Formats: sequence, structure tokens, C-alpha cells
Amino acid sequence: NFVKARRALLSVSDKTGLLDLARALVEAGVELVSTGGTAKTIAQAGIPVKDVSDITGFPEIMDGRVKTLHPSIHGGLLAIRDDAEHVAAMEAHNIGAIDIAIINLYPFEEVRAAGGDYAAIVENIDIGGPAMVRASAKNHAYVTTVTDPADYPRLIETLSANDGATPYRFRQELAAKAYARTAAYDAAISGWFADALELQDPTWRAFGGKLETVMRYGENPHQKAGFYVNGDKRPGVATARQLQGKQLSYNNVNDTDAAFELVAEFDPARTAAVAIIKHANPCGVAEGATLKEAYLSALACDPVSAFGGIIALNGLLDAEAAEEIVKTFTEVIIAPDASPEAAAIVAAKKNLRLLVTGGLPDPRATGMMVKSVAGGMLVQSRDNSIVDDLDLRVVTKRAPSDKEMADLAFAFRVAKHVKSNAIVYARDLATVGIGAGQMSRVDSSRIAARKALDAMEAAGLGEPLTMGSVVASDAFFPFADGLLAAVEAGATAVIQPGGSMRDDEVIAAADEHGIAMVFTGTRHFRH
Ligand code: 93A
Repeated sequence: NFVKARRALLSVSDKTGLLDLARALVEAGVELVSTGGTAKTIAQAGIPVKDVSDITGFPEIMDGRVKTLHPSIHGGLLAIRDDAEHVAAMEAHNIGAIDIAIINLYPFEEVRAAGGDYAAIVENIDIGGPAMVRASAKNHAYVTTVTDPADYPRLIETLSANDGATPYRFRQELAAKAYARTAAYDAAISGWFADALELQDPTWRAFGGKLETVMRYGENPHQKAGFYVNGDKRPGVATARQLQGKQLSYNNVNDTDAAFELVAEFDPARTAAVAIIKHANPCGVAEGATLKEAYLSALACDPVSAFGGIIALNGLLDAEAAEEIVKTFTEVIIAPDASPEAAAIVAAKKNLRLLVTGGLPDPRATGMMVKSVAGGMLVQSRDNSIVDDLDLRVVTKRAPSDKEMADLAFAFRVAKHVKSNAIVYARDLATVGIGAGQMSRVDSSRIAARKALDAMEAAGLGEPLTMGSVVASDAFFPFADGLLAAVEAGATAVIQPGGSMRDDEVIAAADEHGIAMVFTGTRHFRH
């Protein structure tokens, strides 16, 4: 169960905490063996350390590509200590057992994220490190494998509490973590290759990610959760800088992602736009001449649901917008940037999280999306279709007016980000009613219209904002009833993919009511 540590191998790219650890190991009577740069760092601090070359009798060659890939090292890591043949082999070849392996890998993910060139990224694919990690973790019956500097204090405490030995359970846990690390590492490499070669089907990549944050809990307090990042450096929730506020929760990250991906559909060179998200669905989205104007229009769509929402802006958060936003209880604000005045206004709300991303992601960008199911996961390319690129076809007698057309495009852009079945009413480039996530399309229609009535009452208006609105549907209307519900709510134009068996009936119903209808040919299911 307990294995006394006599010799440790240290080979680390991230030298964080290295010297404290090295000192503690020496104090615990452990002999240190180390690779070039690591050995140098340790020796310079006056701590006794042997070079791997002294052990292997072989110099580090090929710019370090081959330094620990040697039987003296791998034999020392893999030998079964109470197997007579293994022991005989160790003696015959003068191999000394290695009891602790302290290894962290070439910073492949960091170099990739920093936008290193192809050759630099390839050079940062570590071979010897993962080989040692996997070897020592396999031999966890005897060897302790530490791949994360965050575990150094625990190692030191464990050694000192057990008279320089480690217990089996400790080695087992660290072995599990070691394989999680090498798996994530290789997943990052395959993901980089697939991206670099623009290979969009899942054949070319394994899915993993590096555990970035352990969260307090998951979707509910009794669930465990973590945030894994895959090294993709596009602006977004994973790469954002948090300027203030509490740690993001699992739900915060999910909703913030939904908010920012939605608002990124609005080119800031063309318009200011704001999205308010609750439970991963928008409860208000609007364009405006300014972000303040856009925010107020978005808020008017469903001010009740906006309470405790997540707000994304497609431009620099300015003081005027910030002043309005802080009037309503908000969980998170995410924007490409924030002015110092705006940041100061937000600072008055201590818990409000403010994230800046440095830019907007490209909605046309390729990428892969993952969803887990019992026993596995589903992977698909991102929905990077945007309404500007679609071949819009007028199918009714009446064509939409320019104003209707602008609202239709706006509504379809939003509908892409609403859980199916999605119905979005819009007027004057703002949502006025959103129906999300219903099992029947007509129910989503009814809910969206009902929301518009609520907003009317809240604003003390005489008629619902759906009067004279347009409506978008994420998928075709299977029957005329969904369209008739929209007519009843006061919509004058419709945008939908088309392609139903009963398109003719739906078009006839639209013509009968003087509705203008546009087919996009593209569906935006989102579940
Ligand atoms: O180039 S490698 O793939 N070949 C090796 O034999 C090897 N041995 C250790 N990379 C190798 N390493 C890695 O070197 C370790 O995983 C660690 O990240 C790094 C430590 O190098 P240094 O001690 O010279 O800073």
C-alpha cells in the first residue's frame, strides 16, 4: 500500500512551484533526477539534482526531442518492484527505480492559443513527457505521477504525513488525473490539426478539453461541474476576461455563451445590438442607434423575464448603456470591451459579473459542437448559416415592404438562437414576442403572442406590439394553423424555411390574409 519515495524524476515546462517542491523532496530524503532546463533551474537554486544524461549515459539529442526516451528512464518507471524478472532486468541493465514522476508537458495549448506558427505548434507536441506520464501512471502500484503544479502541496503534505511514503489511493487518484491530462492533450492536438486543415467532419478529431475551472456546482446544487476549454481562441465566454463580480456558475457560462453567440450575429459596423438571455433563450433582442437604445428596446420585449438575465452587447459597453442595465437585477454582462466610465458604473454592483472579450466571434466560422447523451456524445458542425447569405424567396402574392424585409431578416437571425420550436415576433428591429422550446409550433406561436400582450400591459400601451409586426419560424409551418395564429396576433409578414408537404395550404392562407411570406430554404433547429 505505502511506497517509500527514494527517487523522483522532474521534467516540467511550467516551472511554477518547482523549487519549493524540489526542496521539500530533498528534505524528505528523495534523490532528484531531471531534464535539461528543469535540472538547470533546480541546480541554480543550489538544490542537488542529477541530470537524466547521467542516468541514461546518453546526451539529450535533436534539440531535446529525444531526452528521456530511454530504457533507463522507462525501465525505472515501469518496473514491477516485486517481480523477480523485473528486478533481475533492473540489475542486469543498471536501472534504478523512479518512485515519483513530476511532469508537465510542452505548452501545446498555450502556443496554439497564442497563435504560434505551424512549425512552432508542431514542435510543442510533447512526446517524451506523455510517454513518462503514461508509463508512471500505469505503474501506479509503485509510482506517484504528478502532472499539475496545483498538486505539489498535496504531495509534500502526503510525504511528510507518511514518513516519506505515498498511499495507494493517492497514487491511483493521480494516475487517473494523469491520463485525463494526456487524453486532453492529444484531443487538443487532433483538434488543432483538424482546424488547421479545415477538416469539418468528426473523423479527424477526438474531443476533450483542459479542465479550466471546477465550479461550485452544476445546473443544480447537487451536481458537480467543471469548465473544460479546448484552446479555441475565438472571442467568447471561454476566452473572456472577467473584470469583476462573483465566479461564473455553470448556468452563467451556458447562458453567457448563448447571449454572446447571438449578439455576434449583428455586425457592429452596421448596427448596435443587445441580447438579454434567460435559461439559454433570448427574452429580448434589439438593434438600435446606440447600445442604450438597443438595450431599452430589448428590455421592453419581456421585462419580467429580463430580471436576473444575462446581457450581451455587440460593441463597447458605454456609460449610457451601463446606467440603464444596472437598474435591473442582472447576472452577467458580456461585451467586446467596456469604457472605464461604464466599468465604474458596473462596479457599484459588486456581484454583477462583467466580461470583456476583445472582439466578436465570426458567426460564419466553422467549428464543432458537442452534446452528451447516455453512453456517448453527439458531435456536429456549428450552425454557421446566417440570414445575409441565404437565398430568400418570396412565395406570396404580396412581397414584403423594405421595412418588413428588414424586420424579417432580424427575426430570422434571432430565431436561430431560440430553442425549437422557435417563433419570434419582431417590429422595428426589436423582438416583441418570443415563443421558445415548445413541443408544438402553434404553442410557441401562442406563447409569443401572449408575451407581446404582457409587454403591452407592462408598458401601458393600447395595443400589443405584435400589431404590424413580422414573424419568424425556425422550421416550416407543418399546417396553416401556426400561420393563422400569427395573423390573429397582427403580423403582416412571415419568414420561414418552407419545405412542408402542406406549403401550398400555408401559402394560400397567407395570400388570403394579405400576408407577405419569404422562404429561406434553411432550417435553424436548436435543442
Ligand atoms: O521533446 S520531447 O518530446 N522528448 C523527450 O524525450 C522529453 N522528455 C521530457 N519532450 C520531452 N520532455 C518534456 O520536456 C517534458 O514533458 C517537459 O515538458 C519538458 C521539460 O524540459 P526541460 O527540463 O528541458 O525544460
